[in-house]
Parts: sequence; C-alpha cells; structure tokens
Amino acid sequence: MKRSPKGFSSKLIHAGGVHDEKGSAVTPIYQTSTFRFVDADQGARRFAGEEEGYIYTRLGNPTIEDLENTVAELEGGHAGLATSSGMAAVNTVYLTLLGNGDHMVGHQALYGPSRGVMEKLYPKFGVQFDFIDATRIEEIEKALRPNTKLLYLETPANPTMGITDIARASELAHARGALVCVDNTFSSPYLQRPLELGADIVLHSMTKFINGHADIVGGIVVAKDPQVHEQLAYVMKNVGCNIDPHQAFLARRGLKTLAIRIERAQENARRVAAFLQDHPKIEWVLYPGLPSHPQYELAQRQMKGPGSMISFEVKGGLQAGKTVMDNVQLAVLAVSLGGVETLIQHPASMTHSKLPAREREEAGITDGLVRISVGIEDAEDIIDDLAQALERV
Ligand code: LCS
Repeated sequence: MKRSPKGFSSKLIHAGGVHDEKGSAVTPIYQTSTFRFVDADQGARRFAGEEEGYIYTRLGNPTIEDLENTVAELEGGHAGLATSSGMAAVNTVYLTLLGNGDHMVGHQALYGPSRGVMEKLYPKFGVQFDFIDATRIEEIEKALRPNTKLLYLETPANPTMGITDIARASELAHARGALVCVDNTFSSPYLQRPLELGADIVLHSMTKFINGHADIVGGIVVAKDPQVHEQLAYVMKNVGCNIDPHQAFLARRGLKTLAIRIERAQENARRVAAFLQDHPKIEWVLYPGLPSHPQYELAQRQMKGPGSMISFEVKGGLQAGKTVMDNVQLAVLAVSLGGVETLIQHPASMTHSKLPAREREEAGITDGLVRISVGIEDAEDIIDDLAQALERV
C-alpha cells in the first residue's frame, strides 16, 4: 500500500488506500451487495478469515473501506466503521460497551436523541446512566462509579456549545476503568482530534461537516485500539447499520474539501458572532471563539479553531427568536448543520424537543436559544440577512 502524505489537507485528498484495478483515479462506487468468489474454497477461506478480500457489502466494501480508512487516519485511530447515520454510530458504541448492570456517564447537553435513546431504550437492557455537566471536571469525577464502562462526551456540545477538557476527563475515566467516547461532529478532525487527547473512541454524524453538502445521512465510529474496533465491528455488522456504497462515495468526495470549507465557514462565523454580540437586540451569544464563552481558554488549547456553530438568544426570548427564524431569507430554516449553506433552527421545539423540559433547562437549552450553522456564503450576505430579520423584532 502507498504511504499516506503527512499533511492533513493532503490526506483529505489522498488517504484511503483503496486503489481501483482498472486505474480509476477516484475510488469508484462498488454498487454491489455481494462479491464473486473464484471457487468454493476461496469463499470458505474468506469466511474463515484466512484470506483477505470482500464477501458481502454489510461486512465490507471497497468504497466504504476507502472512506473508513480516510477518517480513521484523519482522527489518528486504528480503523473506522461507517454507519447508516450518526445515530447508528452512537448506538453501535452504546450496544458494544454497555450491558446489564453497566453504567454510563454522559454530558447533559448532547444532541437530543443521543441522550433520549439512552433514557428511553437502554433501561430495558439493564443499563444505568447519569447525565451531568461534563464541562465541570469535578462533576465527571463525582459521577464515575466502579461499574462505569463509558464516559460519553460531545464537545462542543449541541446546542449549548459547552466544552469538556478531553485530556483530563480521559485521565479520570481511565483511572476508573471506563472508556471515553467523544462525538466530534461539531469540530471534525480538522479542528479537534479527541484520540490524540486521550479518548478511546471518536464518532461523527457524517451528515454534517465530513460530507459537508447536506445531501446524505451517515455516521462513523473510529477506535484507537484494535480490540475495541473488533468489538464495535461485530455489533455494527450484525446490527446491520452499515452505510451504503453510494452514500460512502458522496461522503468521501465531500470530505476532500473539509479543510477549505471549515476555514471559510469559521471565518464567516467569527464575523457573524461578533455582529451578534454587538447587536442591541441580542441577549447573549455562545461561540467558542468569543472571550465571553465560559470555556474560551480551554477551546483555544484543545481546538485548532472555534468552528462555525453559534447559539444565541434574542432579547424577548422564544417569540423574538421565532421572528428572526421566520424572516431570514438567505439562511435556511432547517435542522442539521455543517453544510455549505447557513442553517438556522430552534432546539427546544426541534432537535431537542423530545427531552423533558426540566432536562433541557438543566442542560442550558433555554426556550429562547436559536442555533445557527454558518455556511460558506459571503459573510456580508449572512450578516445582512440576520440584520434584516432582527429589524423585524
Ligand atoms: N451527533 C451530533 C452531535 C449531532 O448533531 C447529530 C445530528 C447526531 C449525532 C446524529 O446524527 P444523524 O443520525 O442525524 O446523522 N444532529 C442534528 C441536528 O443538530 N439537527 O438535525 C440533526
């Protein structure tokens, strides 16, 4: 196999390591459910693991492998498992690491369903959990128990933008024998690499920055340790939540421009955050690039840049926030994030609406919080759009 280049942007283009026999410069879409064996013995050898090669797409496919290898290399992990969605990635981790009598500690402000599914589905498997404020390291320390198997973090968190010290949290969890998984969706490996900071598993909703074009749903899990990868792979392949080759192809294609997309969106976001912070109709802004962010210094240390996600509240709360969302013209009023287009949404009634109001309140997801995923349009246009919508308030 060819050696991968050192630089992150070069890896975005050249990593993957799957080369087409016919010489296609880009790994093609192997749109097939199954792979022909030359004879019965070869089929048997592949099933026995005695010969490398493909068997059946749920178990592995060159297009999917190219994407998995690339993301694993970008994150500095052993191997990746691409899944049908980000939630499939989250559940692959939960199902692999947690069983009857096991305990998980999670950050209180995760993407709504990442918390909701644990609270609703996993008690029937005997899994115990505590959701705490993981931006406070002492809260993590207090919550870890002898039976804690997983510390589950999302940093920056959706949608509160709270940031956890991954290195310190990992030390604490490891001292108690628990593994650490970080949902790195908001940062992408371009801005933050949790495995290098001490985490054991990193996952993404590839629906977001990795694909970057709001045209597929997908997820990925990358483990640092080969044994953990094998356990995750068993669950993913037998639950059958693999990604489709065509989706994988699009995600691999989108990934090539990750660095330039993030740089541009981040530059726009810095300007949008500064505009919002100075606006008389804005109550508060949460953006890791603003010194007013509660974990500003940690963000500077842990992340290469603050990214392009911003949460804010308009003076007048929910009603005023709705006026802004109903009057934007360039920004798209829609959930999801991390695409080339600017998106705006209301977590309390949309992405986080299934959580009880008390849990949202404790986690800092106020009714007036509006979340914006800043795209790569011209910053002036995004700011003009928000300015005219704010004028209606
Ligand atoms: N993790 C994070 C941090 C997310 O933001 C999402 C989706 C997921 C996991 C799940 O990924 P999916 O299954 O959708 O690919 N976040 C969404 C959001 O904030 N708005 O719509 C979806």
